[in-house]
Amino acid sequence: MKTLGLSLLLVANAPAAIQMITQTATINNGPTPDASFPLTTTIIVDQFDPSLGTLLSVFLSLDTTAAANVRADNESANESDYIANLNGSSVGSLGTLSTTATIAETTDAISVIADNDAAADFIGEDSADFMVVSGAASDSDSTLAPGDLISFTGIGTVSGTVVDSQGWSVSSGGNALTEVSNSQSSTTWTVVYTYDDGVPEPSSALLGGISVLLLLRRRR
Ligand SMILES: [Ca+2]
Ligand SMILES: [Ca+2]
Repeated sequence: MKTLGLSLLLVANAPAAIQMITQTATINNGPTPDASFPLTTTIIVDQFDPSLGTLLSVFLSLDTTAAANVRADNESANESDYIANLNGSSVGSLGTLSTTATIAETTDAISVIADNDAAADFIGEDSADFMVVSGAASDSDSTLAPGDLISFTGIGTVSGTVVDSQGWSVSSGGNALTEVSNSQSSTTWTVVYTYDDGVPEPSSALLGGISVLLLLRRRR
């Protein structure tokens, strides 16, 4: 019992002031022709300044949205239900961290009659206008590995990339010619350093001491 109590007291009195530093920015791509994707953006973050304390973890997250105007026109002799599909992703890479936010969106079906104009003009009853099709996704990665933390510690910077991709299609039972315009994406990346500033927090040390006393009393 004495050994247990001693170790708990040591933990309670250890430096325990956990702090965080957040770096964040938003990347806006487009509106642009769909073919412009994938689009790569370089991101640069400051390293963790070791004079502040000891780096404990690095966290990278992505919050991404994608959108475009989608229309389709029937060029077949079959009437059909048309459905627009968006498959997008944002891939973040920073040092050893890697995260992929994947967007998968499917619209409601629009009924389209057989081709009645021998033209892919995206108007008329043989066409479907999905207006703005959009989706969103988030993902994150983090590391506690000492080797990783070393690469994020210093007074310089760490650079990485965010790659935003988009794929659009229209599912149908006919020959749907598809028009995608005004493709755009918006991705917010966030990097959080969690660190110990080496300053003991009196309140937590006190609480720890009290809990140990209660624990010892209960065990008697
Ligand atoms: Ca047509
Ligand atoms: Ca038409």
